[in-house]
Amino acid sequence: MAKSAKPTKNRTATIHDQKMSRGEGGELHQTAEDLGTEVMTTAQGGPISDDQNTLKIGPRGPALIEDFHFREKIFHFDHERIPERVVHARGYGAHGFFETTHSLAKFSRADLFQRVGERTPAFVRFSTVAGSKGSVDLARDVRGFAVKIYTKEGNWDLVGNNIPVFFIQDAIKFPDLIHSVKEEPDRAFPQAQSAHDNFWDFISLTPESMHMVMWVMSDRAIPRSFRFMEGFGVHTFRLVNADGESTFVKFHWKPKLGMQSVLWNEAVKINGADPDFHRRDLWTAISTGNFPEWELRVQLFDQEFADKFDFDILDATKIIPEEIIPPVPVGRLVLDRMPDNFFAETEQVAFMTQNVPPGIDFSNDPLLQGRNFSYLDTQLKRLGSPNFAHLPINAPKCPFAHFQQDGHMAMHNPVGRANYQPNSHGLGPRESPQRGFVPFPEAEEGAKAKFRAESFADHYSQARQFYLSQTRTEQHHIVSALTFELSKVEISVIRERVLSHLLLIDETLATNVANRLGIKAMPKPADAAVPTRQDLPPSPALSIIENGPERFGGRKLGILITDGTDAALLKSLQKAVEKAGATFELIAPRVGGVIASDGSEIAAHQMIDGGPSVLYDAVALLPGDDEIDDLLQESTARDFVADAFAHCKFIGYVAAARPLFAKAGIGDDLDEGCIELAARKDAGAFVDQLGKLRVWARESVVKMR
Ligand code: HDE
Repeated sequence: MAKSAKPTKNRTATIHDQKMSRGEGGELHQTAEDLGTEVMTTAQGGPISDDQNTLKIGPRGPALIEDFHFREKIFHFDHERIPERVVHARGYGAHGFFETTHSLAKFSRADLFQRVGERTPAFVRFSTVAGSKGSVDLARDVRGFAVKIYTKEGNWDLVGNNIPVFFIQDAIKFPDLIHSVKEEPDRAFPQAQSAHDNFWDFISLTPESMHMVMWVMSDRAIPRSFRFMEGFGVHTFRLVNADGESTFVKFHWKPKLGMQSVLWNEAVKINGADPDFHRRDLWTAISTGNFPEWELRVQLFDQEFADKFDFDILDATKIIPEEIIPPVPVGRLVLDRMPDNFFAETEQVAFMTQNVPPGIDFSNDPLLQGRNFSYLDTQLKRLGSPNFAHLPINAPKCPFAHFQQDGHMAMHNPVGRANYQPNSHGLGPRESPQRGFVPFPEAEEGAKAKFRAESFADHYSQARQFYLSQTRTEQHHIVSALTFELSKVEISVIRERVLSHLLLIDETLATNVANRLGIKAMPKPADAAVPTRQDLPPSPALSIIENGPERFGGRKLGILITDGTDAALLKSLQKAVEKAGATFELIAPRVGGVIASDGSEIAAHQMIDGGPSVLYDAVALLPGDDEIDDLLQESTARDFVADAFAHCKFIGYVAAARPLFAKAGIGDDLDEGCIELAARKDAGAFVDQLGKLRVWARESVVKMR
């Protein structure tokens, strides 16, 4: 006999359960109208009577192809996926606005830069580069920082990264670079990792990548959050003013909360504990009203500067140090709204470097020129129709009019008889030489050939400058990163080739990496087209630590509590954290919570297994006096403390927590970052310390690799 699901008695029935009863031939207990919901329909608008069972002959009989509702539903499901982005597949976006704070009218006619205080809607998508859509957030990788600003004269897409230089100088090498970093083609791994032979093989055969390699091996490649990253337009662009005069420009986004990164050992553990760490961070910040903000600053310079600068301003493997041309503020970018639907907005948003409004123009950077082709082309593959600009996320928010028509999914076709111009019907839009985009009329001449400019030949000087601009702690991290990555390389000649380049950057760097890899014989330095310059002064702006925020605002404290936790101390700690503009989470042995010292019930946000200390910027250990023995039995509680210490975090603690340090093997090592909270008043002083973010001096004690 037919077996169909029976509604379970004596429990609150879901809509699903109620409709399941239909399979028995009975009436629906409640209709959509009873429930006050909308009636479900097919995509054609036909009301649906039963969404739980296919049309069959008899209860146990074959299904009928006549079931148009079933066929439409499954057909649509089968086609839900679109190709993921060939690079930057994993990303997360948010809406916001750009507000002009300083007029750029003197340099650019771009409408959005004219009026101080004016806000222009924006959408931003952050991403990793190498991993697939479902990969982890804390991969060691460049982060995309793509901004779409819906200006009154068309969309401006500044499709940047969180690192101001790039691996290659000419776009024709991009497919090779990306093939080398993605999964190896025979085995289809590793996922979202540069630590493998193919990547380092390509890099070691591509010396122009050396400056970028220093950045990617630095802490910049493992940011704590999208909110704490800088962004860069990377290329030199042009601004063009109302008189047609051009000024070169480099764009910088500076995070209001300051920069911050995590340690590699922390990143590895975060990826396990919360692969969505960066997404969750942005989602939580925006949905709780803590809107992240960046300042747009520009480095402006003219042809005269370009001619005398040490490097070619068209070479995307070079920066102009901020000490030489200080970036000046133009506006602010605030992200204040999450998309309603990830697919419709974040997945379907199409960024294109060639989207520039009148007043912003390109330079001849060969990487930028290549990108201007690629971004349009890739959208057709990904979004499947030349009408992708009809999607709301991609459509301009200013009036638009043209004679493009038809194609898949056309939603705005020309209205009326004329779909061409000029026409004698007097219909349709016409071009405007006054308002329209006019390319800067740079005079060009030269032989046609596959060139690489000689002015692009120095691959090591700025790599050295970057390395020497880092604090000792950050230099140590670069050595550790290179050691880790090269330890995963199986072919020894590749490792040695990388060392031969490092020797040209800094000998101590190369020696340290070689020693840590256990390579006895140092290879000969690579052949360089030009010698590495030793005279470039360090640029303090390149260090994250040197430019620390000195504030805990925007960060998160993890507070470990148990039954008997001092309720008054907990309260004052929470107040101090909130006053600092930061947030906290309570971690307890059971997520149901604890009974505090005053008998109050306090719910926890995480149980210890789900809230390891890697998820927090600092921790406080507030166990009750009688609970510590139980806590000592928990290996996760021990890891909580051991990791917080090893990752150089500030640790506040009450006397009862002391045995936890001993259990974590650090009883004798407590330093100035381990702060006893003996009384309520200590909470404020503890939180004041947290602005320093980490106790870097501890690294020499812990010897984290
Ligand atoms: Fe991209 N890049 N790229 N890229 N890129 C793409 O466009 C490309 C480069 C960047 O969140 C693709 O829509 C070439 C530099 C970001 O949707 C594709 C070259 C910089 C994003 C493409 C580069 C970037 C992309 C893939 C070498 C920093 C994500 C999907 C010349 C300035 C945008 C897509 C988003 C995405 C091509 C190099 C940033 C294939 C050919 C340099 C942030 O068109």
